[in-house]
Amino acid sequence: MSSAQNGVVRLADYVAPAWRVDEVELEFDLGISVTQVRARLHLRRSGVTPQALVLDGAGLQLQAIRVDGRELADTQYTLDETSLRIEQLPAVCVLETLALIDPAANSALSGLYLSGSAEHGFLLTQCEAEGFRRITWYPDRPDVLAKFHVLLRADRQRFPVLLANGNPAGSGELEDGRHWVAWVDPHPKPCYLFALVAGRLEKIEQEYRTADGRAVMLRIFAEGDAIARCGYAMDALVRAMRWDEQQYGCNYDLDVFHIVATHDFNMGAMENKGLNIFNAKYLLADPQHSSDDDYAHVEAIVAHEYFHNWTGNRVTCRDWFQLSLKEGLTVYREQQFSADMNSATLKRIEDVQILRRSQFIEDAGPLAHPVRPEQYSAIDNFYTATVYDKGAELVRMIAGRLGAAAWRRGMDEYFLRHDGEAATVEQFLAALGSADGSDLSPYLRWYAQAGTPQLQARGEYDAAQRCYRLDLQQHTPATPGQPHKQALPIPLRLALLGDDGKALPLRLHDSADAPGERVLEFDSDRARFEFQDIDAPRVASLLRGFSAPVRLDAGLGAADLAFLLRFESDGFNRWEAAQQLARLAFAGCLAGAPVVPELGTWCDTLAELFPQAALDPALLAELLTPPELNDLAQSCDPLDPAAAHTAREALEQALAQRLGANALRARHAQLLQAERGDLDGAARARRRLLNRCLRLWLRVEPIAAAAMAAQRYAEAPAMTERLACLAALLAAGAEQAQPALDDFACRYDADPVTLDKWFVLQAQAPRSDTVERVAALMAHPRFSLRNPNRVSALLQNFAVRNLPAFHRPDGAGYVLIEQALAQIDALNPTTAARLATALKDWARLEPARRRLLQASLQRLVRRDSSQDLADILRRTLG
Ligand code: 0A1
Ligand code: ZN
Repeated sequence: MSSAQNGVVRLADYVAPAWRVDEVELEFDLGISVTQVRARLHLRRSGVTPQALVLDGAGLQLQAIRVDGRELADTQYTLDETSLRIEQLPAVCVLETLALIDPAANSALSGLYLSGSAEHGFLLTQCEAEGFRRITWYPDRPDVLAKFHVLLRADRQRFPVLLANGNPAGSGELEDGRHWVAWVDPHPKPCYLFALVAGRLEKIEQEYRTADGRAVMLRIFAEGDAIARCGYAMDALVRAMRWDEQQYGCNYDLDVFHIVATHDFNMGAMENKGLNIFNAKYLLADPQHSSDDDYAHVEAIVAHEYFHNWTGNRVTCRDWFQLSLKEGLTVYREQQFSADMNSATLKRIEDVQILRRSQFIEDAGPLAHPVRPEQYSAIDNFYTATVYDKGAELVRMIAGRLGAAAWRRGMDEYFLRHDGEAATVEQFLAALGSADGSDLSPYLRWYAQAGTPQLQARGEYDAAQRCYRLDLQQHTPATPGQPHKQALPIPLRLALLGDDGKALPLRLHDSADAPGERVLEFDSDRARFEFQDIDAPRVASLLRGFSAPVRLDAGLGAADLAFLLRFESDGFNRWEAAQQLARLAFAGCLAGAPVVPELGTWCDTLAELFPQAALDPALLAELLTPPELNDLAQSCDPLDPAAAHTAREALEQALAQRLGANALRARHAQLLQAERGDLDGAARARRRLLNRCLRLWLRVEPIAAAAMAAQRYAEAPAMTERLACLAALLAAGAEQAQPALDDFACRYDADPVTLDKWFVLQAQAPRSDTVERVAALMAHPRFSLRNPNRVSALLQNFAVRNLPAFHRPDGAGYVLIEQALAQIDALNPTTAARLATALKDWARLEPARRRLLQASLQRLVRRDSSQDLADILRRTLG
């Protein structure tokens, strides 16, 4: 959107493009340091009145420019750092430009760049959001959809594989050992979905037949030995393709589907049409290198990118403000898929954990923004937990409101109306609502309003009337730029449980009897709901399945929560009861109370559940885990990270003691005996509990448990065990930790994805010398500030997931990140800006730390930084 003023782009300023591109022909003469790009844009003016053509372009060296075959004189166009402007053009014409670019010098990893070394690496592109302008001059906005024809030429030895979007359209030999490959993508697309890959890559392939009968060749490409670790991703891809056919009637629409793995990538993966590009971290999987969590990530992200083919590519976004239209929807579809492939309850628990530990924090701080922001100055900074994860929650609420059948009809209608178009959130809601005549426009408020609503619920039983009254209130705290908030439509799934834990039949005023669960639509500041003809409930179970992304205060005490933890049949709310109970215990410990009754209740109830054989081991492992420190820390005002850490440790210690060394040792031994390294869901669930038991056991019988952990580390049949044992030894500060760490470094020295786990573990160690260790690791030969995965593993993990060490009282952690940020920003602004978000909570800290972190931020803000980093710093300081 070229209407930016002072670098700020506003949703309200949207104007449709003055020029369309019907077709684009791109010719690349590829080289590591010099690549020549010839672009022929078949342009068509949108309106009748003459309009200047303004194209985006960055870092390009112009070699030639022609209109309809005629060279333009210097006076006929204006070229500057960010644009190419031509005043007078025929309403239909072909603009040809020739540009030179230097992929090897592109450390920002946006546009065309080199992955790996100049000698052995390969070339690839990343165009979302605004990378295409670093390849050629173009209307770099998602609402300009064109048919792409791509011709790639390169040295055959150095670049045997030449890939682009769409279907192959010929190949051949050239002089001097060069060759060419042509690609045509029949589906018009915005340029952010363009991709090319060129280099020496291995591949695996598999045929697939779509439900509507198309033969598709699926291929995954990776460098060298890594190709042996791509089989799981291929299986996951096939599962995702089938699932999308069955659940949404979405068939794949090209003859080939390609995925390429790279070690140099700013994000997780990218859904370029027919040519997905993956951060190797989220594609490679085998038992020796990958943990159970890694497998789950690979399955989810392969599916996510594939699902974008319809939600994102076939229907794209009108502008970047609508980013959640594709991202929230695609995350939701991936969540549904993963729930179907694995345990739905566990998946929901994980989704909510992610939401709480990143999105809720974002929504409560200086970087809070609506799911559909109103303005931005650096769009790369809006690939956030809010746009993705809260966006998915909004889609989930809407899908729940419609019900499964109407949701499917609504999605069919959305594809029917907008296939091949760039759509808006309004159009999405209108198409969905048309399925059953619903007006979904009240949900637009959720898209427009930042902040996490606080929902207060208080219930009361009137024995005389046999009526249960539920009083609800909602309030959304102010966020930057939004002092006043409106009430939102909140679907509240609930049941009233009797003394036996069973849901009582519910009848709302004036309505017929309903089964034991219902969904209330609460959409005002306050409301009362009355359930008639009801026996006294023991407790209300509210927000089952986390039916809305809110913070619920149900006013339940420890006894009620313990009851839910024992008897609630909704797996999510059972876990939630354990979490709430742990929160009460945490608050008591933090306040320094000599006796914390809630802590006793939490431990006693879990001790009662621990031996129950019928409980799913994965759910039990989650029940036995209190909320993460980041999550708990949100309730501390002001925040003393060391005190919060100590309080959470007290919870873990008390639970371990209550369960007791004997029970923990015995359960560990029993689970270990059954451990064969299998990858099925049941085996993964058992391993989760096995490793949770190890952690707790280490707290009460440290010598024996550490010896066992060291032995299991050495004999581990697969990565999940090896990693869990190493992490447990480190967390316990056991003497076996360092030798195991050294061993890990030796084993995986040559494998960056696996060695990153080693960086992560050290970055997360809650030790007072972690700052020094992280600083030393920055000089490790395998570390590089140029690589986003290394930065994330060592620095992001340190700053975000190690509160006590990062917030060391002397401020050394802050200075470390401050200095790293300045260096990273010069190389890769996207990565620097992401790391800088780790500093956003400075104002919530206790005064001494707040002053130190604020000083670091102020020093950073005074430096000359990229637009991405400057944007985060400016908003952080407020
Ligand atoms: N659309 C991708 C995420 C993505 C966004 C930006 C990127 O470069 C700055 C790369 C990838 C997804 O949701 O998978
Ligand atoms: Zn996505």
